[in-house]
Amino acid sequence: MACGYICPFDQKGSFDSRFWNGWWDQPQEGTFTNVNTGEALDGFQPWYLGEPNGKNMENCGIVWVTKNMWNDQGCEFKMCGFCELEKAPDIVIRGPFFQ
Ligand SMILES: [Ca+2]
Ligand SMILES: [Ca+2]
Repeated sequence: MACGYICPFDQKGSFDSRFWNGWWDQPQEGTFTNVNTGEALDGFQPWYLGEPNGKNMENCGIVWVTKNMWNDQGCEFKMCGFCELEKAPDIVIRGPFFQ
């Protein structure tokens, strides 16, 4: 598992509406590959109209939840990501619960 950032929920249980989607074109501009496996992206690619448009300035793909589409964005931004686990971990939830 490689998840370096835990989504910060606010007191209403909301979170940022953008997630890293696990694809990038940093190794070769214009060719999106899986950041873990190097597998090339082919088939279904729900890019938002005009995206990806960042050329060398935007090399990481995100899911733009409010638009239900993808965008390329600068990799330096901190945001939530999806985690793929080989085995379900034992989870202990601590802290306050907001309603
Ligand atoms: Ca790029
Ligand atoms: Ca973009």
